[in-house]
Amino acid sequence: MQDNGNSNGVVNKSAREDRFQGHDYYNIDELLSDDHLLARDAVRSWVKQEVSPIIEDYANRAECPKHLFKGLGEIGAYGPSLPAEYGCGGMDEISYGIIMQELERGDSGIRSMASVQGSLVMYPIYKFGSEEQRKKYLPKLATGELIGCFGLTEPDHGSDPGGMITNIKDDGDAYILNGAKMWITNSPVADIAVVWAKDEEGKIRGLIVERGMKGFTTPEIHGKWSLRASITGELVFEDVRVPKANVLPNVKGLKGPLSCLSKARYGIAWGAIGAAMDCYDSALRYSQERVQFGKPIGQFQLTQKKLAEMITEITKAQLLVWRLGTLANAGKATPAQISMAKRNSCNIALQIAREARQIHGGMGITNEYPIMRHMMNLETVLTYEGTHDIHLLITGMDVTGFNAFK
Ligand code: TGC
Ligand code: FAD
Repeated sequence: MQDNGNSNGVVNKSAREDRFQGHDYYNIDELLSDDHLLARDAVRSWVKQEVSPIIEDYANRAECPKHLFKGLGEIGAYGPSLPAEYGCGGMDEISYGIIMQELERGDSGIRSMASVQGSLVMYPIYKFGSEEQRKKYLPKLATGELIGCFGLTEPDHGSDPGGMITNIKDDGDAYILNGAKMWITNSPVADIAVVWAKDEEGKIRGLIVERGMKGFTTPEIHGKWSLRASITGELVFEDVRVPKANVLPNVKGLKGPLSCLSKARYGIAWGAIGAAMDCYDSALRYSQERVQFGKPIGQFQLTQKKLAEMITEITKAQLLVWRLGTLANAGKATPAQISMAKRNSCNIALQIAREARQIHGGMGITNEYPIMRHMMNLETVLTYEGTHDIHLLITGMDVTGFNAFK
C-alpha cells in the first residue's frame, strides 16, 4: 500500500486506514441491549483488525480469504441465534442481525461466508435434520472446522426454484442424485452441501452431500465483477450415491429451502445497511476533508443533499430492521415482512454507494476507498436470495392477495 499523496491532494495512507465510525442518528442504540452492543463492538473490532487491512487486496485478486473461515467461527458468526447445545451462539435475532451488519460493513462477501454457513447450512440441519445429523454436523460447522454450502439455484431455475430438475431416485439404503446447481457461494471450498432435489413423486427434499462422494464435483465460477472476495461455484451430481441417513427427514416441499431463505434474507436486511453505513461514513469524511473552490465540498448544498438523503435512508432502514428483529424474536416476523426489509436495505445501500461514489469524485472509483467494492458487491446482494423485483412481487402479493407468479 502506498502512503504518499496522490494528484487529488488526498493522502492515501489515511484513506487506507479503516476510520469507520458508527452512525446512529435516531439514538437507536438505546433500543439495543448490552449484549447487542457487546456483539456489535466485538465484531466491529474483528473486522477492523482482520478484514479491512486485507479486503481490497483479496477483492482485487478475486480471491477468497479462506483463512477467515476459522476466525468467523471464533467470533460466533456462524448460527449466532441457533441453540448453544450444538455449539452455536444461543443469541437472539437482533444479535444475529447486528453481527451480519458489522461483517457486511467490512465486505458483503465476508457476510456471505457467514450467512450461508449459519442460515443456509446450519439452520436447515437444525430445523429439518435428525438429532444424529445435528450432533454430527452442527458443532463442527459452528467452529468453521467444516464449511458448508447451499444448493438451490440451477442454470435454468433461479427465481423459480420450484421448477428444479435436480432429482433423486430410490436405490435401497441410498438415493441416486443427478443434476446441477449454479451460483453456489462457497461450493469449491465446501466440505458439505445442503442440496435440494426432487424425489420420484416430484417432492423437494433436502440432502447433505459430502465432498468425496463419487460423482460429486464443485467447479469454480470465474469472471465475477461482484463479490470478488467470495468464492462461487457449481455443484455437479452424476449418479451420486447419497445414503438415506443424509436426507433431512423433517421437511418436504419448496417451503423447506424457502424457510432457510427467510432466515438468510433477514440477515441480509441487516447486513446491507452495514455496507451503506461504510459508504456514508467514508463520503461524510471525504466531504469534510476534500477542498474545491476554496472550501470543503461538504459546504456545497448539493453534497449536503446527498449526505442528508443517505443518513435519512440509513436511519429508516435501521428502524425497519430493528422492528423486524423484535418481531423475529417473538416468532412473528412473516416471510413477506422479511422480503420488504431485504429489498429495502439492498436498494438503499446500492443507491447510497452510488451517491457516495460521486462525492468521492475520481477517487471513488479506486480501491483507496471501499465504495466501488461495496457498490459492485451490492449488485449481487440485490439479486441473490431473491431479486429486487421478486421481493416487490412478494410484497405485492401480500397486500393485494393476487399472486403474480402463477
Ligand atoms: P409458492 O407456491 O409461493 O410457495 C411454496 C411453499 O413455500 C412456502 N413459502 C415460504 N415458506 C417459508 N419462507 C418463505 N419465504 C416462503 N415463501 C413461500 C409457501 O407458503 C408454500 O408452502 P406450502 O405449504 O403451501 O407448500 O412458491 P412459488 O414456486 O410460487 O415461488 C414463489 C417465489 C417466487 C416467491 C419463490 O420461489 C422465491 O422466493 N424465489 C426467489 C428464489 C431465491 O430467493 N433464491 C435464492 C437462492 S439461495 C441464494 O441466493 C443464496 S446467496 C447466499 C449468500 O451468498 O449470502
Ligand atoms: P433469473 O431468475 O433468470 O432472473 C432474471 C431477471 O428476471 C431478474 O431481473 C428477475 O427479477 C426477473 N424475473 C424473473 N422472474 C420474474 C417474474 N416472475 N416477474 C418479473 N421479473 C422476473 N443460489 C443458491 O442456491 N445458493 C447460493 O449460495 C447462491 N449464491 C449466489 C452467489 C452469487 C454471487 C450470485 C450472483 C448468485 C447466487 N445464488 C445462489 C443464485 C441467486 O439466488 C440467483 O442468481 C437469483 O435467485 C436470481 O436467479 P437468476 O440469476 O437465475 O435470475
